[in-house]
Amino acid sequence: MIKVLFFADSHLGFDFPIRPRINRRRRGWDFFNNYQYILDTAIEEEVDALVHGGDVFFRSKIPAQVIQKAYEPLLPVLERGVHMFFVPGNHERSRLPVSPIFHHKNFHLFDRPRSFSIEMNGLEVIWGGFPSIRHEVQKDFPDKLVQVGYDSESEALKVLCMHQSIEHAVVGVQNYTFRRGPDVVGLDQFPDYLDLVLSGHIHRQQVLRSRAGTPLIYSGSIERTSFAERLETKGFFILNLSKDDINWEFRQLPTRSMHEWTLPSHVLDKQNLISAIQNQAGNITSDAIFRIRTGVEKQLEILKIADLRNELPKSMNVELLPPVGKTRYTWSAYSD
Ligand SMILES: [Mn+2]
Repeated sequence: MIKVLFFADSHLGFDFPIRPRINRRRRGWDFFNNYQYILDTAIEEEVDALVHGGDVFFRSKIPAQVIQKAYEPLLPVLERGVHMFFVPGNHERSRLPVSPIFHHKNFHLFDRPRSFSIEMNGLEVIWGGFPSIRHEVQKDFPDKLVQVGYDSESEALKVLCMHQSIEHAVVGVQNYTFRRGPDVVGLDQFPDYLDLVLSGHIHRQQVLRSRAGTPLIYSGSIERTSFAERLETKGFFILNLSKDDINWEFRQLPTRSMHEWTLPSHVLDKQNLISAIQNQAGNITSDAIFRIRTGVEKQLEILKIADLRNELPKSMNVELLPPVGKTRYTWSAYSD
């Protein structure tokens, strides 16, 4: 039997400015802390393999400090003999910044469609994977599998690591469900020789089944990256693999709670607005993320975010937004 730790979407560098222009509570450390917790778990529980399903980083232009903080803590885990498999995600534009750690004998990178055959505890495993395909994965998926190069006749256990949307994956507070489409892998596209699929990209943890019955596991992100994730439990998976059985358990990570509240539209003087906000803030934990939505646009002229931050606990993240329907920008918060 082999023990595997699977996580994804660590988004390191999220709200972690190197030279912040303003001094406010940042969420960046929450992501690094959960990342370290996961690596510590890998050592404590003596896992044989660790898989990162992609979106290691929050964006593709990554400050050197963030790169160092991401890669440095991997070394002690690699040195303990844990095999690591990393999938480049869409946030790093399907390419991870190069590091000397890539040359470690236990570090395996899916920098192109490829596979690594490794015997672990007497079990032969083919670890296959490919970097995130950002467009038309439905069309390309069969070719990628050919390039990964599984020997479908082999007795080895066959694992696929990727960073894609899969048909029937569910996201967001409204339970948006992915349908078949050019950018979605269909449930009938997974060949039956695969024993297990581990994927990043979808930020809600869930387990699907391919048409052939293969478990398709999303670990979800390690912290909430948007309000669409405010009801989701965050964490990672520990799996036990043998030739006859694959089982898994989800492990929860600490997360910040998120609250959204809309100002009453009739309140239009600064002092009363601030009192109403303080009143509301008293009902939520002091280290929450508090999103205040204005009821009418005029309130945006009266309230300044800097003033609000002074009136609320320093440990709280405060956002001030235009009224619903007047948002200056839209974002696709679902599968980031
Ligand atoms: Mn992501």
